[in-house]
Amino acid sequence: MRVIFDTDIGNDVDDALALAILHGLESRGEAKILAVTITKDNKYAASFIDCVNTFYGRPGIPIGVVRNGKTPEDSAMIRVPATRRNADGSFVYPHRITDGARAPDAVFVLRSVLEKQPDASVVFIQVGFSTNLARLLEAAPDLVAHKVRLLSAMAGSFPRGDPEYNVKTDIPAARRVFRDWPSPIVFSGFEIGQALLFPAASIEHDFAWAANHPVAEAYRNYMPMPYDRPTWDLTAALYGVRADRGYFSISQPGTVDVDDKGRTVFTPDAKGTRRYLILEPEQKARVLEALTLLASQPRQDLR
Ligand SMILES: [Ca+2]
Repeated sequence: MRVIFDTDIGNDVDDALALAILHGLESRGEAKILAVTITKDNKYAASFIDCVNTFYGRPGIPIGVVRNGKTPEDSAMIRVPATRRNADGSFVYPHRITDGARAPDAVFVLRSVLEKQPDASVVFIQVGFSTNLARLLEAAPDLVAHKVRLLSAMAGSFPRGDPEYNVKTDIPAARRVFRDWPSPIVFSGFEIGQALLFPAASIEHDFAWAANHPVAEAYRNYMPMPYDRPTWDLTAALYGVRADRGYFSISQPGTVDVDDKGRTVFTPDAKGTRRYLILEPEQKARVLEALTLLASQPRQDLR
């Protein structure tokens, strides 16, 4: 499965665990990460992604950053791992991008990567704001229509609920993408990740195969340990790669509009191409076990 990961890395720790899951799936031969693009406009977001990709032995994955984007605020979960140094002055987590402002533009990266892919082959996993995807849709609608098979998005609340963070942070972009994106979209709403808490015990035990692990370090720097955090973005990553494995139930088709407050409004429509995940009580334990095992999958050379 060819995947592109679009993330607001730094605003919550689930983005880092979702990226770890994608690397775990690539190590298992199930996914190929084509690019990572970022919607948090902070200089350490790209640095941290570079740290993680390099840590997993994939330093060549293209990284693109938003320009004039949302949420420039500082974030210890990305800044601390991206800047920590050994006694000899070298980075604990080697990486090349030390200032995201000098990384390429996200839409440029997305266009150049998509152009090289077979038709209907690419799965987008969007776990932040819709800023980059809305700009891509504006710049190259035909490219998106030809190359993309699915958008798995952590966004919204279903069937109804309060405005969700990823939507309300960039409402015009979300409205545009949810209305006009040509491929099917499957939403993992706020309620899915909220019902599945990533256990602090997994961070403390399952990541111990590496003395220094950038994702475990991000987790420790996001909030005081121990804490269990919702798995919002992890569920979108899991569904994007393993859509047919029955982890979740899925809604009827419909359309999704965004109101002026940032609420997602789902309207059933037999011709619609938008659906949302539904988590049945008996599915919870299996999904959570898959999320913890895949997120902590050891790097190939340390296995
Ligand atoms: Ca996120």
